Amino acid sequence: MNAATAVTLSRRIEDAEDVKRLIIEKLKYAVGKDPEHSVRQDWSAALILAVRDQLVDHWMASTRRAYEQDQKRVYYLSMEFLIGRLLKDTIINLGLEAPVREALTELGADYDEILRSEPDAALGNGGLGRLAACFLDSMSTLGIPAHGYGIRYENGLFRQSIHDGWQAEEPEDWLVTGHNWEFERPEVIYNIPFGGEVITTPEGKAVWHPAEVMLAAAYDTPIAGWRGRHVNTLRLWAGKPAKRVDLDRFNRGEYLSAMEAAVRAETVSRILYPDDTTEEGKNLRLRQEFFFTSASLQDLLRRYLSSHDDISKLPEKVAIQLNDTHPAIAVAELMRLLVDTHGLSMEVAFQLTRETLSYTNHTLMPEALERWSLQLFGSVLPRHLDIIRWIDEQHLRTAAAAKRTLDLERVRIVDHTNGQGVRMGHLAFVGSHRVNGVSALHADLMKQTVFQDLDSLYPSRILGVTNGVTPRRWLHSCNKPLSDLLIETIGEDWIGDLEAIEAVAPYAEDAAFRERFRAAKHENKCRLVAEIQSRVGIHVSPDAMFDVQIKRMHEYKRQLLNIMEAVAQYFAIRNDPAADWTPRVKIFGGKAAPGYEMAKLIIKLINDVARAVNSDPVIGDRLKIVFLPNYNVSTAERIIPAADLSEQISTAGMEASGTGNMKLALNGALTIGTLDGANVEICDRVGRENIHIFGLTAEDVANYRISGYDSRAVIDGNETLKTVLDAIGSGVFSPEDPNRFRAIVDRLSYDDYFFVTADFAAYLDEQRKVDRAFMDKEDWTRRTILNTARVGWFSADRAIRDYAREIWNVETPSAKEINQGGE
Ligand code: GPK
Repeated sequence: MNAATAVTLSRRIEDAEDVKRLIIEKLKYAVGKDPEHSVRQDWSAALILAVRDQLVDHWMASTRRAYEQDQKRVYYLSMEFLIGRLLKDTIINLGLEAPVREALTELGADYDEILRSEPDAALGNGGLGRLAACFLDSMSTLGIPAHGYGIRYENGLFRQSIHDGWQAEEPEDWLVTGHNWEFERPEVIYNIPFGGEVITTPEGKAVWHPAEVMLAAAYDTPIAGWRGRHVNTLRLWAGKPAKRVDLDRFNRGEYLSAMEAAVRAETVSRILYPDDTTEEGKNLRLRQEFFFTSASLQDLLRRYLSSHDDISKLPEKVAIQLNDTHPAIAVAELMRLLVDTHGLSMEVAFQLTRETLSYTNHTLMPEALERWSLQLFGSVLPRHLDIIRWIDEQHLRTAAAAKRTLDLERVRIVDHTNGQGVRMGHLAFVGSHRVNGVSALHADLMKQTVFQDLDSLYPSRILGVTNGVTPRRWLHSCNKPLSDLLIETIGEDWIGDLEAIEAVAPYAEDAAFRERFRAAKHENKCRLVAEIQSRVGIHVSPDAMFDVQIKRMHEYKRQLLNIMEAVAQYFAIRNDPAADWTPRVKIFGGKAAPGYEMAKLIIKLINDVARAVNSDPVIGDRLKIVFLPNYNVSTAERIIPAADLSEQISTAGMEASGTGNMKLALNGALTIGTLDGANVEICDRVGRENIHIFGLTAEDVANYRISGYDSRAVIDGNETLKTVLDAIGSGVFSPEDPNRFRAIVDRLSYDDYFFVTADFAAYLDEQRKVDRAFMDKEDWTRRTILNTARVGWFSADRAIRDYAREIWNVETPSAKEINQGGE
């Protein structure tokens, strides 16, 4: 054994003594404090650094293996990675929880408090960003050599606070206390050009003369999977100026303008756009997209060429997944690099590009499909506009040759009609060999709606890969009471192979097991009761049904339908307080995009209704309404284990998949939901009798959109609905401003685009069935156990295997091999 290896081994943690030694060492030599004078932040930094050390050997071994075996690599390009906290999950993945807890206790520090002090890495908005984070966990777990590529936003998703019922936004600054997981890579730096013009040389070669060049600098975070054997990299790019200060200007005393270029460059990675579905801040957003896509492609090409000579073999060794259209510029950028830098012909470059790239679509909502004006696009990325026009010509030839009669204007990437612009969804589609939706229904609807023409031109390019969630974070780590019970009952295979959780199904018939399953839920509920009390000062009973809707605030997700049901229930209880009511706590959590007025008004409505209901002595514990501010990954980890009922009530056809639906079912909540997104597949798996489905189907909705829907008539025909809307519209919940919610009622009365009124009656009926079902404790528990047992298929590991097999052409080990382990 040589000296270097000996040093490495001494850092390995075997027991609490090792942990203590390492933490003290980190406190002293990395943080620069002695234990007597260390504050919580110091302990936290020391612990993270000590745990991070545990990853490094495996990380390097993973990298070495990929090179030595010349493995195909997967690159997941995503504008968002909604990671949350890393410490607890990493410790659990490495199996170090017991020694770490013991060591910290002996050192006089509080382990749980240290875990809570880690800021959430909120580099994402919602489902799309969280999916990317779950996929990183699964790719590491499955040992796929993969990189996540994204942006190192200085400010992640805004922090939400509630003032007098209204949402207020404050900047989020997760980096202020230092991000101890990451390794800065000052040597990994790329030029990112913008603007200028393209000049064609006499030989006919296009040469781009950019007006401005900035730099992308790499920061790496190691990502360990289950048991920590394989460690991948999340590489995030930060914007840097080519020159920090303009010395001439500085010396002339022009201090601010001397920094101008630096500020411009750093702005590109300053802030995450807080919008879930529509693009805004157009110029900066386009720059952000190009910035991280270009840096990532340059980086992966460099890596490929460091061990391969033949660029034409790229698709055999590289698969690039585009997470939504945000990195769709990759189609043109990869072509640019292959042609302008590596000298390939356009034809060859296009073929390689298409074989390498694939694209995941996450929504059918037309306003979310990115489109850039020609003017903006041409001014920021002139060379790319030329390349896109070339691709469009090829594509039009394919279209013209197709037997079907097609409206050619509709399939073009560059829209020449009045809208004029570059359609990024079309670009991603045409430049990819596979295009996937995120649930079976969503993939079907892609073929029937937004991508109908493209599907007919390129049949079999579209496929569905239903989303999944990581069982490590979303059960094993966030729900210890249930995880412990499962491990004791069926062993721990399910953690690395979630479908093995099916083994718990027979225990649904075992009364003693049901008792313990309920006790686990009760424990989680008590923890949430305390949090609700301390954060919003509302006392709720853990014996009531916890009815949970947690997700971004959006009209199509229909939080409005939920709060309208609460109003109906409130009136019903007041009319007959002595009846046999099923006590409920309605829990809401979610952020509204700052510019989305209607969503913000719905938050206010929820809070105004909550104020009336919670303070009404007649109501008591029969109904309570809670809006928990600043919903994020960490809050989700505490709410989900405590939920009894999961609200998945989007207008059918509008929620591409949903992933909260999976997490909640896995943690033993029953779903009340529409036949939308992955709810359809959840229903198939848990069984129709173990889920509460109601309302219009996607087909019904599509038919109404054609034939017309008269919400006025529906309102007039439903006394309850009328009463609820009259109350909301006339200021019963906002006496200080009676017209506050007029806009909501008007919308529902004249233009109920999301079919809230259409589904109202069916929703209320189903809720009353849920009430009765909840009162039968044994049967309810039986059904919740069957939910947990039967949703194993919705593991992100399964989703990643599907991608690996159907899109990336990468091999994955069997579940058995994962559980048996070995290097
Ligand atoms: C879809 F288009 C988008 C978007 O901009 N952000 C986002 O979070 C979500 N999504 C879908 O709305 C969910 O149905 C889906 O489960 C999730 O992406 C992951 O695919």
